[in-house]
Amino acid sequence: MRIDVVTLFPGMFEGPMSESIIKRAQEAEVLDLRITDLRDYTKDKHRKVDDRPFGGGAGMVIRAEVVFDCLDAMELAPGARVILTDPQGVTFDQKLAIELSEAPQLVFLCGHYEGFDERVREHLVTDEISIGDYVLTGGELPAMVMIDSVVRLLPGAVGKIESTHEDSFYAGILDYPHYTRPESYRDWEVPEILRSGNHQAIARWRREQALLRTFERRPDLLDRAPLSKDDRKFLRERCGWESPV
Ligand code: 9D3
Repeated sequence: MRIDVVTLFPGMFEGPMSESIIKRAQEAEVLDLRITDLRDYTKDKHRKVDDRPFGGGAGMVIRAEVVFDCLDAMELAPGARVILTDPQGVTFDQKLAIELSEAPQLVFLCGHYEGFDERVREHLVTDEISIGDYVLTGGELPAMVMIDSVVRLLPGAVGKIESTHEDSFYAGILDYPHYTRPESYRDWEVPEILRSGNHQAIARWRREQALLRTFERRPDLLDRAPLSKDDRKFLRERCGWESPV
């Protein structure tokens, strides 16, 4: 996959994009990641990317021309998604990560407090995406969050999480508690059942723990999770939870 990032702060990407899975995906040529400084596409000696808003008011607006010149120089692949990071966009989630991982190319236009000229959204951008309801200073961290979640899904990404039987068994609900040695630490004991050697009982305990956690912390997830008859019976008897369907 080709991923381009267009930003006024290219230095922000240096550390995070040079570690771990993203680094190895680039070494394995699964990912071709390029960071572009939008200022390189200005034509004046002051390298000015913005201008005053038509209609007046405070703040500045990123000029359309510099953004179009930058993307014209890029040669977009057919099917490329041009993503504007934007607090007003749709909220990023795992479903969107999977969808984006199937595109040949992603271009992230990193927004800032000063917005882009609306003609960029109208004639260039295919997707406007937020990473959640909290205020950041710009779109660089959101772009990195999205790149991280997409790249780990690419076939052949080093360290790609295999879709194991375990993973599908716990799809859509929270994780169960994990323990390792020692059995007793500061008098805090590992649950007896995990030392029992009874694999069927362990599997049931883990499933129940995962369901209890999900009920307590993220009951919204239970409405969409794939639950068995036994899961529903357990949640009804133990938590008084009723399936909405
Ligand atoms: C909707 C807020 N805007 C109203 C005046 C101002 C504004 C605040 C913060 C515009 C941009 C920003 C910077 N944030 C992003 O560019 C951003 C973001 C975020 O702040 N939270 C979650 N996801 C994203 S994606 C881009």
